Amino acid sequence: AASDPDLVERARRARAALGDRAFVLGHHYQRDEVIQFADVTGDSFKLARDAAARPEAEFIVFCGVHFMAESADILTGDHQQVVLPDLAAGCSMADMARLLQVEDAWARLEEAGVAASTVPITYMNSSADIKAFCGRNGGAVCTSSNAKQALEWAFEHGEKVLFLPDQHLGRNTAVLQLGLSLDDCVVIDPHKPGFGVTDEELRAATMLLWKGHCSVHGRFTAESVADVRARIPGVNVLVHPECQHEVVTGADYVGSTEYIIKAIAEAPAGSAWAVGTELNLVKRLAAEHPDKTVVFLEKTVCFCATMNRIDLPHLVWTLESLVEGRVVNRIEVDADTAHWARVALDRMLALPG
Ligand code: CIZ
Ligand code: SF4
Repeated sequence: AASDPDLVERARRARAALGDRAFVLGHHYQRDEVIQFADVTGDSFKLARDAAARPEAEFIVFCGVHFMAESADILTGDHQQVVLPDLAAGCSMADMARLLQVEDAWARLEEAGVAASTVPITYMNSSADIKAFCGRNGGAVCTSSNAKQALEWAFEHGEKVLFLPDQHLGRNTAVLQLGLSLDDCVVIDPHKPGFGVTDEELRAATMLLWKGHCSVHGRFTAESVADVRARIPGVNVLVHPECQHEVVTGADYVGSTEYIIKAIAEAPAGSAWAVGTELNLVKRLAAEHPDKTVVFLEKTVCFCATMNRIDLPHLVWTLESLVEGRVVNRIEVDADTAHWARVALDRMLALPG
């Protein structure tokens, strides 16, 4: 659907009135009606770095989800205020690992005598307090582009990794990039007594995978892959590593959001691609590359519901409020959490390219 012309005009006016005082970030999974106002687009990590590179911007308007706005707040200066146009834009995956649960799991590892030899690694898609937990306990953050390097680093510093919160990214990276076996992995389930693992299992495993997943990427199945191959002969299947293991092993290519965008851009004209990632991005890629066939991997629609909460009305309200001098929906991480989360982020930034 086309955006309401009145709202587009109001957004334009408010954006112009703010000028360089504001910097608008748009995540790749955002709606077109929002992306048209983004000064820069990117994945969560690129956006946080882009925000940090704009110290003159007083207001960072983060069109994405809550954990991303937290990371931007951690990486930007104290004089910069990060705002999230709708506070209900959370992330179901990030919500699957709560600090109290992770602290209890760590106590469980201590009880089994394995905590001292375990390095916690958290995916960027986690709350600031989980990143801080990793910082305090000798661990680091990773993205889907550097998960391999982060795991290699972790295994230089310990014998086991506790991987949070996405079991699929952890498993896919360990098995497909580090050559571990599925038997080296155990799932830590916060909803089961004793986290669903015995002491023996904890001692035997090398990858302790938190039982979290992405509600969007986790929905693709091996059947989605088989169906699209039957529908489109010769199709290239390209998926994000947040997909289930059998989807990733059944695909032709696997990589982060930035990798997916590049792969489609560089693909030869006339080639066909079935892409297993968020639908706003897949539709935009299809529109930008009319010389290639780009389809969604699933037959049913699959937007990220929380990403889609940021819509044009919320963006207009946010921008107009800033023009009027009201800083709405500010995301601010407390100093201690920010410090330790920064430690974990800095360990990631120091990883070899
Ligand atoms: O699944 C997501 O939310 C991703 C890949 C986000 C990001 O930008 O890292
Ligand atoms: Fe979270 Fe998945 Fe949505 Fe990304 S796509 S914000 S991981 S629920």
